[in-house]
This record gives sequence, C-alpha cells and structure tokens, in this order.
Amino acid sequence: MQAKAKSAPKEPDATLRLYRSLRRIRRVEEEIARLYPSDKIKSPVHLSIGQEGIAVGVCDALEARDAVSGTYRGHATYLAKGGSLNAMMAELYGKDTGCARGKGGSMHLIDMRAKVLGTSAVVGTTVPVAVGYALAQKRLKTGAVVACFLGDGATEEGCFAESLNFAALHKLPVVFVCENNGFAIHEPLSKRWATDRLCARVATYGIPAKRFADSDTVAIRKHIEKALPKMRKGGGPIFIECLTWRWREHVGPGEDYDAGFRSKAMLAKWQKKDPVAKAAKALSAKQRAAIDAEIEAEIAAAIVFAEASPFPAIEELGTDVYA
Ligand SMILES: Cc1ncc(C[n+]2csc(CCOP(=O)(O)OP(=O)(O)O)c2C)c(N)n1
Repeated sequence: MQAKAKSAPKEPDATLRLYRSLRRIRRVEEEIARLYPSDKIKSPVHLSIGQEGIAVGVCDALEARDAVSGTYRGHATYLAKGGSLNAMMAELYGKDTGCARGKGGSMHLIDMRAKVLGTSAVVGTTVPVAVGYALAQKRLKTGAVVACFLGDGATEEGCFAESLNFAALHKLPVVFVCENNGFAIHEPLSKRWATDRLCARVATYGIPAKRFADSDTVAIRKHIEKALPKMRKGGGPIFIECLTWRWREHVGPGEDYDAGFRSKAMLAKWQKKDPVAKAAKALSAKQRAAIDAEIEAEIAAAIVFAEASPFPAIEELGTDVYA
C-alpha cells in the first residue's frame, strides 16, 4: 500500500525554497478563507496563517524518507512536507480525488507518498501514532525520523506524557514539535498551566528541549538539521517548543478579536514577525514575482481540479471508514 517515498526535487537555493514554501502555504490558506463562504468546502477548516514558519523550518530540514504527523490545523504540515495540493484541495471539497477520498476533510490529511502519516481532529491522537511509526523505523533500521507536530493543548493529554516516556526510553527518532500559540480554542495558557516551563517539564523525560521565542524559520531549520544525524543513529528524540500566534479564529476563515479573549495589539506584534514577509525580504522583486506567479497558477489549477472532481459514489460511503 505504501508507495516509495518520493517528493519533488528541492530547489537548491535555500532562500528561494523557504520563501516559496511559506508563501505557497499562506496563499493556499487565504484562498481557502476566500472560498469558504461559498459552501463548496465541505469540512471545517483550522487555518495556520501566521504559524507557517514552524512547519516550513522543520520540514525543509527533513528528507523524503522522513515522515510527519500533524494536528487538525495541518495544512501547513501537509504542504511543507510535500503533500499534493490538488489532493488536499479536493479533500476539502469532499471529492473522491481527495487525499482521504473526500471523507476526512481538512482535519484528516494523509499522503503516504510524501510520508504525511496523517492529521486528526482528536487532540493529541497523532502523537502516539508518530511514536509507533518511529519505533518501526528504528526496528527496520531505515534511518528515517518522524516530526510529530502538536499544539500546546495536546501537551495536556495523557498520551503526550506516555509517548514522551516511551520515545525517550527506546531512543526513538522523533522530533516533537509543539506549536505553542498560547490558546486551546479560547482558553489561554495562564488558565491551563501552573508554569509555562514546558521545556523544563519535557527535559525531565530525558529529552533535549529547546524553545524558539519567535518561531524563526531559519533558526528552527538549522536546529533540526543539526540534530538529525545523531537521531538517525539512535540518539533518541528531541523536543522543540515554538511560540507563535494564530492570526485567524480557532475554526473558520474569519478573525475572533471581537470575542474578547485576545487582543489585536498582540496580533500586530506578531505580524511584525510575519515569517512570509521576513523570507520575502531576502529576495529581489523579480525573484518574488516569478515565484508568486507560479504559486498563483498552481493554486488556481488545484481549485479547478477540486471543482471538476466527482463526489465519492454513494456505495463508497462505508469504504475505508472505521469507528
Ligand atoms: C481529545 C480531544 N479533547 C478535546 C477536543 C476539543 N478541542 C478541539 S481543538 C482544542 C484545542 C487544542 O488546542 P491546541 O492543541 O493548542 O491546538 P491549536 O488549536 O491551538 O492549534 C480542543 C480542546 C478534541 N478535539 N479532542
């Protein structure tokens, strides 16, 4: 069932590559937000606009043989690792050509060709899945690692603690990546954690942990790249906590600043650190224009693909669906 790992050849110039990936994810999600009110997109959507630098920084350091698991806020993870945009867009439309044949929607993205193990609506559930997959990689001696993305809310699940302990004990090749945007739906960290010393807590499992205060794409990339060789040789897991900000509402295409639980001032602060704008600054106007044009054409084609694709046949309703 599992195809050989294959992904598009990487652009040799890292500056161009990081910008392309960041801008592509941003524009895909902006288009999703634009299309959403038309009701053509059949699933709820959790946008990662503002948080893209983390997925891109981690995934750019990975190889085709490496895998990722994600959260329901998983568009960036899926695209940064090389998941098919056509298949993702069709999945959002509920179409048969989607990456979960239209039955999973935005929250359940999977692409084993690109080694995207899956994303899930149920908070924390992809953490033990990633650890199990890493155990298999260790036993099969593939040298592959798994990057396991999770939100700060997922660190409160029991399976997070169990997975960290198991991965540390068995020295499994997992990069745990906490995308800490400070909220679980509307609940801030200050009402959920007695201290914000997450990295100190993780370190007690015997896992090296590092916090990135502004989720800088290049710094995250460098850190992961440096850690990978040791991990491939049995060095065990690492953990990174990346502070970030979700610019949009928890679920849906809009904003939620009028709901009273977080401020526009904080948004403005984080927008000054916009990972896409930061990457753009390293390029000439001509380089940006060429990349932007390619991205727009690719997104337009993906929307045409999704719209033209058929819905799954009614007899297929129960196929590949597990309770
Ligand atoms: C096991 C489980 N418990 C509760 C929920 C309800 N829920 C959906 S999203 C969410 C918040 C999770 O926050 P976080 O992990 O920080 O991710 P973020 O939305 O900030 O990216 C919760 C509690 C759920 N989906 N699954």
